[in-house]
Amino acid sequence: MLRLYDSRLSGNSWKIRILLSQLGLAYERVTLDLQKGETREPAFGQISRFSRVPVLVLDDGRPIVESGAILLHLARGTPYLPDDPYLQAEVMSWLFFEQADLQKAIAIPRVLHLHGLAQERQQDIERLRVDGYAGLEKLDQWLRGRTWLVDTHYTVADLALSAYVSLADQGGYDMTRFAGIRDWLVRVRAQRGWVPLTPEAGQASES
Ligand SMILES: N[C@@H](CCC(=O)N[C@@H](CS)C(=O)NCC(=O)O)C(=O)O
Repeated sequence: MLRLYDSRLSGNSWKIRILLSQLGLAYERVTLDLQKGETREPAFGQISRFSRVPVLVLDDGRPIVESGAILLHLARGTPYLPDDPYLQAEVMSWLFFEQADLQKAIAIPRVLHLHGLAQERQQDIERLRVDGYAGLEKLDQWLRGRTWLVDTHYTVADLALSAYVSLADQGGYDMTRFAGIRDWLVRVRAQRGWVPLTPEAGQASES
């Protein structure tokens, strides 16, 4: 059976749980405690060369690290990744953009807020938000007048981008100015098999 190493609040791990659910794939979930430093345990280092979650361990025991690589591996041959090479490249370009321009700029302010460190790290947060807002602006522009990021269907590009973008307000981002993103997030959440980050978030509004 597939095994997913994740953590409770990791947006990168959440992406994988969404796709596994959408594909109807059974898996064993191993949830690490990042605050206890469990990703830095030597035994976990044998599984994840970067000592980070998520990691997906395949049926034959081989691990895949990096959320984008895991998504592409799982999505191959399914409606979540187009067969056309150009459209596949378009999906990948969004995955790279998310990692380079958005992920840290959203994730770090969010973690600092969640851990009560926002005040003492305010300068770092403001610097990251400059990059984050620039990335969000580009995403919002692209989405105005479009339903999905690539072609005419929901793909792993929409899945991957929406995870941290939907959590940006937890890091102090003002998302009210991004109408294109707001409407797109509603469409993403309505996709069959979509799951919230945590069971609690499924009960209350998570955005
Ligand atoms: N580029 C990686 C980022 C993974 C990542 O940053 N994982 C975080 C949780 S979201 C982590 O494991 N942090 C633990 C640590 O760095 O010690 C991906 O997309 O999978």
